[in-house]
Amino acid sequence: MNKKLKTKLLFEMIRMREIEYKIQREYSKEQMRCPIHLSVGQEAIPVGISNNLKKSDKILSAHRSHFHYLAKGGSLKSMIAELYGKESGCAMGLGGSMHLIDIKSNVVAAVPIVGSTMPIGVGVAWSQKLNGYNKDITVIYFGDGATEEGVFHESLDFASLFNLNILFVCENNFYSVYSNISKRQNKNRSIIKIAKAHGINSTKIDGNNCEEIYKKSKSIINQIRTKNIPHLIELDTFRHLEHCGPNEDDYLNYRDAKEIKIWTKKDPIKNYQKRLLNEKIISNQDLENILKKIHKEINQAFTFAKNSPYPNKKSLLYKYIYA
Ligand SMILES: Cc1ncc(C[n+]2csc(CCOP(=O)(O)OP(=O)(O)O)c2C)c(N)n1
Repeated sequence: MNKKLKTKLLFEMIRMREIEYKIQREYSKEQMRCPIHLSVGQEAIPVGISNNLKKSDKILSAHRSHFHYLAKGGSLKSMIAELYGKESGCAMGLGGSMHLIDIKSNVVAAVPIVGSTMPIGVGVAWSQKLNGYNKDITVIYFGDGATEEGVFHESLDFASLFNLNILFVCENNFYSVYSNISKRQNKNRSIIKIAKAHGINSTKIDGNNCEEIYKKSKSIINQIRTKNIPHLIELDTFRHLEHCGPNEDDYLNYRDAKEIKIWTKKDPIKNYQKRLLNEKIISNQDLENILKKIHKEINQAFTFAKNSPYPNKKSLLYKYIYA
């Protein structure tokens, strides 16, 4: 892997985190009125995967979708405007953070009903197949909680039966809201094995190591494209902030201090940044420069969003329903 790509992976992760830190700071001003589910700590997964995707590949996500959308090339300005409920938002200001979409970048949908994007994604992949786009793939991102929905099994079964080009990506941060996976599932229940039981190849990857995610998903994605078979990957990761909202919620004690300490040490950005600095692939000056560039882009997106008008229901109805 060349130095340029390593630097790209790091800088993309930093950009995402800085975007969510800015959302976090602005949210308390109560101008963004939609619920937000931040993904700080989970950057490595969409960055590692999306760097192997073509523009024509499609992605779908759920309630925690900012990074999936951005990694696939979704417009930052439209995303921030969506959070502010503005007409220039990617869902015309009507959806909010949990309904991101960017058709130009092939971000097909984000839907917060847990598990619901799986069958939609299967339908998208089926239409790719029926229309002869058999070199394109569909990526469906979901959390460990979604694997407890019946539709998970139906979607795996259908994808397997019809040999669909799907990469199922399970971001396992061990929690569904405040409940640890050990309190929700039998300890012998393995997400990887469930996929195999449905005849789907599956692989476990370290969710904190962006380089490893990039390399392993590269060969998996190539296999999906060339052999036209689905694959599921499960990646262990950790959400740094509260389930829903801009704050931390560890004062609620649903995650113990030891667990938080272990996972904080695995921070995908801090560790990778340290490594690239030690290997002299990047310098402190490079980091300063990139942060300046990122902050400028973020400030422009927020200014754009704040200055945009709210949706005019009459014109929206006319434009999108009656036109
Ligand atoms: C069908 C359904 N049940 C319950 C909820 C409420 N809910 C919203 S997010 C969430 C947790 C989902 O956990 P997971 O899929 O692991 O994603 P994470 O929040 O950890 O990223 C739940 C239960 C919902 N949105 N949809």
